Amino acid sequence: RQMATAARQSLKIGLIPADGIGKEVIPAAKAVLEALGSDIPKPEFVPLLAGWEVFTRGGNALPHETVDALKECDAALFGAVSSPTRRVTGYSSPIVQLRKELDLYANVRPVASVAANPGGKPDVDLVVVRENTECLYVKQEQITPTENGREARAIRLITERASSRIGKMAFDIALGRPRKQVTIIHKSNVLSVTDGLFRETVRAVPALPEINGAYDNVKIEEQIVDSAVYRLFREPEIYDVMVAPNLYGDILSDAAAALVGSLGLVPSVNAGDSFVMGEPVHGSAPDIEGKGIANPLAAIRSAALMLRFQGHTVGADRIDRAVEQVIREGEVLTPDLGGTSKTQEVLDAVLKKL
Ligand code: GGG
Repeated sequence: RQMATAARQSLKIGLIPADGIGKEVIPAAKAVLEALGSDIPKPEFVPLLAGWEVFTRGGNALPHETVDALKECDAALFGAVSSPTRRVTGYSSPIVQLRKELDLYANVRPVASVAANPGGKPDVDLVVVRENTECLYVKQEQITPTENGREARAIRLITERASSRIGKMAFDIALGRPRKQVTIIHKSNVLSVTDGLFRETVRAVPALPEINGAYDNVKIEEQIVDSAVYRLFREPEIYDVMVAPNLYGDILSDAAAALVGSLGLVPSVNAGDSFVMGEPVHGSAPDIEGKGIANPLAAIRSAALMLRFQGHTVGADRIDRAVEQVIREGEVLTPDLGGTSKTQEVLDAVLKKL
């Protein structure tokens, strides 16, 4: 899927490092974009604030200035956020909010192994297409006291509209891949209403009149989510494009990252119809924050994926090739991949290959 921005003269990119190692890996992605020269429109970077740290300073995890500025940008890169695991009055995850505010309804997470990548399995080449705006992430939770203690409830929203558009995104992505296969992930044997609607709606996408038979060559499979996880670990090669409601997609893509050596390698984009925001799949990693050893490759690859969605394929290909060479050679790797190199050294190695 490509947005029609390839012909622009400049590329205004919002940079939101947010928390933890987001502040270490987003500058690396920026440096790689700057090094592409005339292969992409001249990038103009707009530094923007969001995250837990911003909340602790000013009481708002997603200042409205950030959202307003993003609406003036062509694209964005987001780092990582450290939301607390307990409820904090007034706090709401900025990344979840941003995806909704900008209607970035698809989280696209390609997971592929590079030969000789330490700890990686050889045969993984899949894309998790995660619905990004609903499911349990609508965050309508309630807790009430009862005579037997507190009772907590959450609403899980699945709509035909969101399921249909994520289905289209998955089929479009499958069309551009050699195997052309979409596996619908669900649990409609238990959640027959919500997951039933997701499954049925995605299945019906190829027959929609506006599709005009465009997906006729795409093979449709489906899999119950628990069995999908089992098979993902035993025979990951069976998957091509996996399309899933928000929560399953979130979990599946982190799990799939384990098959290719490290979460530090896996990129994503949050995509809508006219805006795209790259974001490494990894979180803010407070355990290694400030040590200079965060793996910048997922953020760098997210920048490439962002460019790819915008139609800047030459720049995207250059980045992906450079990253692959660095991983394949295995000489300059951060500790998550068994190496001893620093973030800056990995960045330098990528820049050299570029
Ligand atoms: N870049 C992905 C990321 O930040 N992951 C952690 C995450 O999803 N956190 C949700 C949150 O903290 O609100």
